[in-house]
Amino acid sequence: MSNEIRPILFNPRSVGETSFIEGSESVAPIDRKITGVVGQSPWYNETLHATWGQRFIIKKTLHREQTNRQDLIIFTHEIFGKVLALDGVIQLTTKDEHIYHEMIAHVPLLAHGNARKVLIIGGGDGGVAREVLRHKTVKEVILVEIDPSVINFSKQHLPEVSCGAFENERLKVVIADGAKFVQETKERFDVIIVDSTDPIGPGEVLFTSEFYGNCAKIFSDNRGILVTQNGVPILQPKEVTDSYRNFGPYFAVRTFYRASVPTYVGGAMTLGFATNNPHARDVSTGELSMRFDQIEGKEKLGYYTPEMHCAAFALPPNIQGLMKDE
Ligand code: SPD
Repeated sequence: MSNEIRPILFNPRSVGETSFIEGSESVAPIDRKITGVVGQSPWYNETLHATWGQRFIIKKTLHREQTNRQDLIIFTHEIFGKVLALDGVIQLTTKDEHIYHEMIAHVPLLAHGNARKVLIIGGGDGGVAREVLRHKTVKEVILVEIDPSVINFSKQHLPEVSCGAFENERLKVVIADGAKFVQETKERFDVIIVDSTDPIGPGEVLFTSEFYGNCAKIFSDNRGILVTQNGVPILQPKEVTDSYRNFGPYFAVRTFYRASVPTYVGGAMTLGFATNNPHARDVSTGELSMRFDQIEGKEKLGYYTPEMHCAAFALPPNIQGLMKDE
């Protein structure tokens, strides 16, 4: 038996992306996301980028399933704890999810200062909801998730991520297409958080001009703030340029801020920040600190501070260069 790393034959009923061993007479599909040497722990290979990526030795697979929408896997890893991946792309690990969830939630909420009603698009693992619910100003949160399996399996296998958010009476879960929801809802929101997957397949619509236009229409007033996840700009520069351009017709302020999440590999990631409130981007550290003092469990946070908030908006020229209309 050679020690060569190769795809492992797997059960076609749990198919994510399949292909066949070249030159083989076998018709058994192979799974490029999970490879390894027979008799040793398998690797999980992220397939987000065509020619480069990260991989994890799987300690134990907690759940894997082809849901109605995507290939979902939750496994454990020695360093990163529990790992959730959808269609070959890492969505979170319990080691570093707090960085992303704290920054995508507290930056817009504390920049707003009095958000009462919050919309989360995606976020079926409950991590964004957990952070949003720390804010006492927030009376109602609507979380719109397209795939109920993400919620169900996260509740079962990742309870430390949602930390009871799904049982909180201020949170309402709607199973629906987020783009359709913002187009049709009569509800109004102070902050909209788009916790999307990458713009591949179902996530693509959440980066369009039409979607951002519909978000702008459902703000309670002109102080509303929209935040989005825009990937790692060194590897996904188009996500920044497309969102910048598509925010254009609807928002007077359109910028990005940064957070370093180790398992969103390739450098710091960018989060989009769009609003018609000219002051929201520049709230002072002193004012943010007063607002921050009011949130529940602030001593438990591992990344967000008012200082990190202000610093995150400092953009290097290589990101500023991506913020262009043509
Ligand atoms: N490249 C992966 C970006 C994933 C962003 N969404 C993560 C969901 C965590 N709640």
